[in-house]
Amino acid sequence: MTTIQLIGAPTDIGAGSRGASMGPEALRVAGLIEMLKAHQLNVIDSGNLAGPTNPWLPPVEGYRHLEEVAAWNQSLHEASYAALQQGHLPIILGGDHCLGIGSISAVARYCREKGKDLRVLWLDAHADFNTSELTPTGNIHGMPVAVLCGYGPKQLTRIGGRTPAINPDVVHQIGIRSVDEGEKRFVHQVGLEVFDMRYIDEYGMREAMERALAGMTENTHLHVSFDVDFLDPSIAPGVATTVPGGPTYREAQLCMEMIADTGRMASLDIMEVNPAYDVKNQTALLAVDLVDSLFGKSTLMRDSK
Ligand code: 6HN
Ligand code: MN
Ligand code: MN
Ligand code: MN
Repeated sequence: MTTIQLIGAPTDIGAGSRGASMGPEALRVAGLIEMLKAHQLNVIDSGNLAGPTNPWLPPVEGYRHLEEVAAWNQSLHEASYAALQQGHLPIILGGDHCLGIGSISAVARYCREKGKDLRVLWLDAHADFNTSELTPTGNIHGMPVAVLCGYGPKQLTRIGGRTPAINPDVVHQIGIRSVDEGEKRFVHQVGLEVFDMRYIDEYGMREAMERALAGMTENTHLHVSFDVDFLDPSIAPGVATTVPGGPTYREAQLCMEMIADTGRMASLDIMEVNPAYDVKNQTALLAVDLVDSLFGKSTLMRDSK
């Protein structure tokens, strides 16, 4: 029986607005644990990590709150790595998306040690591939993918013991529709695989997911980093950085169902839920509904196949 370990990281240290620090509790209140238990999964809620408070200062040399971001990610790295070592499937409850650094560096370290092939699916409106030179904001939640690929300050790129933590070709991004000018060039330069909204408009979510999931084997560890701003703001208003033109409810469901069908997801981030922007917790409720599909909420057609 799979054991899920929930790790809350209640901080908005990497964001440009306050409130993602309330995300872990919003997800619990929305019934995340009960939903997982209904899948016959063993669920351990290890509570919330502690870390520095948000000093709410302007960026220094292109980074806002660099030392605090490093502290949060170091402890998330350790907690996630420990969960993986125990054979658990960690679900990180963010928190803003800078936490992808701690989470994915841990998964990468675990995969290296176990000889597993890592694949990262990055579901987001944003590429999160900025550097201190490229960023228009200094907010580190716009930088985690670049940091994981080795581009960033050593306080962040060294978390996990190897720089770079991952190779850009393990990352497959879906739903992207807001990329800063210099960031765009850098994404092309390193050759990140991006299925942006233009691609989804033209070829559909099914084709995008088939490609993003292609070539996995028994030995693949699939990590899903789900930034809820991936979703269209009409269904998910509870995020600080909404971008119009995201996946609809049905497109998002299909995305999750196709991941579930692979049976390979072994770790998950649920990031950027921000109750300060939400209406009656609907974004957390939707995230729980979608994670239900990610764990194989079955439909009649699937059951009868
Ligand atoms: N996120 N590209 C913008 C920036 O400030 O670098 C937005 C980043 C948003 C990050 O939502 O995880
Ligand atoms: Mn993000
Ligand atoms: Mn985003
Ligand atoms: Mn690839």
